[in-house]
Amino acid sequence: MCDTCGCGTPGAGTTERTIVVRENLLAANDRIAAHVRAHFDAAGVLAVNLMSSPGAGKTSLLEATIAALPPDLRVAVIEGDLETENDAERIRRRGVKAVQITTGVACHLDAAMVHDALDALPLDGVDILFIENVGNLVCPADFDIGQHLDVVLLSVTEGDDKPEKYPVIFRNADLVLIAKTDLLPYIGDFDMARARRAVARLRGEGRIAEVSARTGAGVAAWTGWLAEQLAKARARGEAHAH
Ligand SMILES: Nc1nc2c(ncn2[C@@H]2O[C@H](COP(=O)(O)OP(=O)(O)OP(=O)(O)O)[C@@H](O)[C@H]2O)c(=O)[nH]1
Ligand SMILES: [Mg+2]
Ligand SMILES: [Zn+2]
Ligand SMILES: [Zn+2]
Repeated sequence: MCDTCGCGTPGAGTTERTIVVRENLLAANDRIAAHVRAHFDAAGVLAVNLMSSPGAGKTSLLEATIAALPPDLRVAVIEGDLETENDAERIRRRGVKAVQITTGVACHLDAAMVHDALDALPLDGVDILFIENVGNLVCPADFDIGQHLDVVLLSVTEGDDKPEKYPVIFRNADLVLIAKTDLLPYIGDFDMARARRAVARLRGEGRIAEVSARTGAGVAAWTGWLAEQLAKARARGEAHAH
């Protein structure tokens, strides 16, 4: 997968040249990401990059979030998948503006893709823009897409050892959400304490919360955290108020 998209970590068969190409690619991406973030700041938008492995529940969480948002918080969504318009359609059905990016073979979003998506997404009146990244616990961590915050979902169906196995994405998260908690009784061997310890080892006091899109448990705490982050960003002069 990563051989195709060029975002793989240097491994067997890597030449010095491929490392240089990769570094240039990331530097170019970082420049575009800073430009995208300036768009968000000018429009008063807090951008949240939502990441997880495939199927951990990103879109379901967004659906539950839209239903639970306080009425004065206006949101929009950019959806990233290899193929299909499905996730954007799920969001639009909830009455929220959504733009789908289809990446073809690339296993992550990059800043240029997000910049292109903004053509179809007027930001005026939007407070929070959710960018649902391509389901992948590795590559999205390397690509700044202009977001202010990184949120990583770990669903209980994936096992409590995933933070130890995929440390980079968890280490850099502003919030780790342990998702699908309604399934805990059926999974049986997901050790919440172990998962929390693993995340804490990677990022100290960083916030961890539990959520179920199915039952709504934890969703109010999540939307409360979002409102808090928006207020903080605006106080810092980012995501200026309208
Ligand atoms: N029981 C339960 N199922 C959930 C929950 N959240 C999501 N699911 C189910 O998990 C499956 C995948 O959910 P999605 O929301 O599509 O996951 P995703 O992370 O957006 O998937 P990709 O975009 O394909 O990576 C669906 O069948 C959902 O109904 C939850 O909180 N509890
Ligand atoms: Mg999805
Ligand atoms: Zn990749
Ligand atoms: Zn621009």
